Amino acid sequence: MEKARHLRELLSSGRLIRAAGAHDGLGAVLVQEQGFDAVWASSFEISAARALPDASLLSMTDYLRVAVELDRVSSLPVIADCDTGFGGALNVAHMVAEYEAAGIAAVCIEDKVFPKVNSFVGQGQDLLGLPEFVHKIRVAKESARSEDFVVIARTEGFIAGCGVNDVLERAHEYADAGADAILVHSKASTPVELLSFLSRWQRPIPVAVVPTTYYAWHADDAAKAGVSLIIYANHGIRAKVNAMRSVLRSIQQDGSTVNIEGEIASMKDIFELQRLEDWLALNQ
Ligand code: SPV
Ligand code: MG
Repeated sequence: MEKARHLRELLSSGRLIRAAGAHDGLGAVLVQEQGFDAVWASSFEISAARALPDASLLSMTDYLRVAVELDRVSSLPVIADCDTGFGGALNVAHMVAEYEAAGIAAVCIEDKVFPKVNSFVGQGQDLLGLPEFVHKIRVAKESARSEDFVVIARTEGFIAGCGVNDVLERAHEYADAGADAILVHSKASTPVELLSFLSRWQRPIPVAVVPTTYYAWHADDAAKAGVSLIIYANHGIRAKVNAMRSVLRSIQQDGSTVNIEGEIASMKDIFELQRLEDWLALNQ
């Protein structure tokens, strides 16, 4: 559980910790290359990479397999986005046992009902009752063998249309149930909801944010407002879609790749990301 301990230390270091999303090993390598502190095993990215909606369609095993892939190829801790915990409290217990045994540093579970849909879908953002989710957090903490394993409780209160009082009540109860950090999600175009939350937040555990829609919020300002963990959850796959689309379009239009050779990664670049030389050295 070295990575879990490392993540725990990072989260209590007092500096802003930055995570970025990935859906495959190559993505995790790029996240590490660019100096992030942790990899977010995004349920949105992992689903989208299979051209499926982020709607609890994939199984726990599908998500775990990807989280393990991210973990193996990078030395960064993986924070696994585990949606609702893949069902009820029993599923949460099973999930924690499996993720911890696989060496994943942290899981994040959210207070929506199973099956859930991605937070940016306009419908179906139904919250689980507060006592039921508190129970899930307790079960998650009790199911972990090591004290280092990190359980992040995510509230979708703002996503579901609640006011700040309800979101604070939920977050405070989740902290009191033993959550190691609270992720407060918001789909506002500015950090207004987060700022109202942070100004009244009264627990010593870290707060995490996902600035997908309020993207102009500078990381330094988030840190000053009291954020400990900032997660750039889905930018890798969104970049990839635009890059692939543009290159494929150009090949079709131009009849050769001459116009895009300078824009795409060289084979040498990919060989390095694959650590090809290290692998070939095993033959000697
Ligand atoms: C994910 O990356 O799957 C998340 C964050 O849960 S978001 O899609 O921004 O809601
Ligand atoms: Mg998700």
